[in-house]
Amino acid sequence: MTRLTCPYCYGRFAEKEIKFRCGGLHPIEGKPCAPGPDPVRGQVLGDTKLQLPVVEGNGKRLSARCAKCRIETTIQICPNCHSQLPVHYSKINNRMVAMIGAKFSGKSVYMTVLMHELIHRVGRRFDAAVTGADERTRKDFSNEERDLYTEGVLPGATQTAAAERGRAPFVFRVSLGEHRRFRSTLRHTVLSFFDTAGEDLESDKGVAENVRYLSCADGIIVLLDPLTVPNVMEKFGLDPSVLPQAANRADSPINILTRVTEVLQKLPGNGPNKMIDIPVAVAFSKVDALWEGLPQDSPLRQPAPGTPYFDEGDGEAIHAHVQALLYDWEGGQIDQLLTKNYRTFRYFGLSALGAVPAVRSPGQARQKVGGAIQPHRVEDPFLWLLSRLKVVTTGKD
Ligand SMILES: Nc1nc2c(ncn2[C@@H]2O[C@H](COP(=O)(O)OP(=O)(O)OP(=O)(O)O)[C@@H](O)[C@H]2O)c(=O)[nH]1
Ligand SMILES: [Mg+2]
Ligand SMILES: [Zn+2]
Ligand SMILES: [Zn+2]
Repeated sequence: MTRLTCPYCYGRFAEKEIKFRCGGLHPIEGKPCAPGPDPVRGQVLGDTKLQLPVVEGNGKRLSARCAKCRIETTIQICPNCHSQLPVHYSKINNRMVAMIGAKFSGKSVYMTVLMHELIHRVGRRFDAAVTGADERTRKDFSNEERDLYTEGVLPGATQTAAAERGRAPFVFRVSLGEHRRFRSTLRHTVLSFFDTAGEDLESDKGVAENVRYLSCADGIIVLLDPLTVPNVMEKFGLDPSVLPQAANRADSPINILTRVTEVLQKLPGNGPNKMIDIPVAVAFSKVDALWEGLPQDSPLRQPAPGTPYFDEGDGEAIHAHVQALLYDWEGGQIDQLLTKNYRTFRYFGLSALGAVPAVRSPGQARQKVGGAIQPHRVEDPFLWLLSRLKVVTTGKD
């Protein structure tokens, strides 16, 4: 029996456990159903908004009849948190991609830019349609997109999951076109992105709160700020005082990776002496800050390929280059940790903004971008994960 994972609460359930929500339509006789409290949503998601009644399902049927108004509904909801599931959720391929990283590593900016790129540019490259799977994702995502792209302001620090109960992940549907390179059964993918706060990884308690999120991920992007790798600032002749306070205090990549590894080892089926199977993309953000110090022909300075598949040759070149840089910077501690514990991992270097943002002046509420956003290689880790998950091909198979 296949278990499904809810992209909103990450709870697991069987297809026959799916419930429905009344559509609130006018019945032939009597009054339509009206919204009322839904204690489950309050308990699980901290959402106290009034909702139409919950309707019990009937096996694997794709519709159910409301006991009160007798009208058939096709709105499927998660039995655990009562969130509306994407259309035909039980029949499509669900891939959960998780992203984590240290405080200030650039997660929120990266998520907005990555989704923007997937919707507008990478979507065309792959003949894919990327859309928000629910109203809240569409609304909140377009607000974040507008802040960054139109207003040019950077996001504030993300609140921890504990501090902001009810913060829900962004859920997107990716539908690939008819391109012959795609495996036809995997044309629809649901992506759930939960923007963790950096603090969530700084304590054991915070990490525990993210376990459910990590435990149902099919692939993980770990975002690391290269400027927090020991010796990098000196090697590139960068002045540490230009970095905002938060970055100076940020946890080093090796500490973050160690903590993430401990979490993954504690998941069912894993153990301290077992290699972790889940593919992990180890992505260094903000590489724009390093460009000047890298040779002209460094693979990190070349644009991403425009092929309608993940270019494995290009990916391998980037991986080897970043690996060599890590040995030079910090003696290969990171590489040894990853090699020892992960069966499948890959290095990436990207820049969401494409340039170092303007320094925030004292009177300014939020930091400004400082120019047009020119993302560099943001899609690489994501496409690599999709190629590992057999959603897209690599050009070698
Ligand atoms: N140079 C450069 N700086 C970046 C880039 N992306 C983000 N930054 C800087 O990093 C800061 C933090 O970015 P966020 O996306 O808010 O980081 P975060 O990981 O979400 O931080 P928390 O939510 O506090 O954990 C931004 O305010 C920028 O100053 C980039 O592509 N290049
Ligand atoms: Mg954030
Ligand atoms: Zn009803
Ligand atoms: Zn749920």
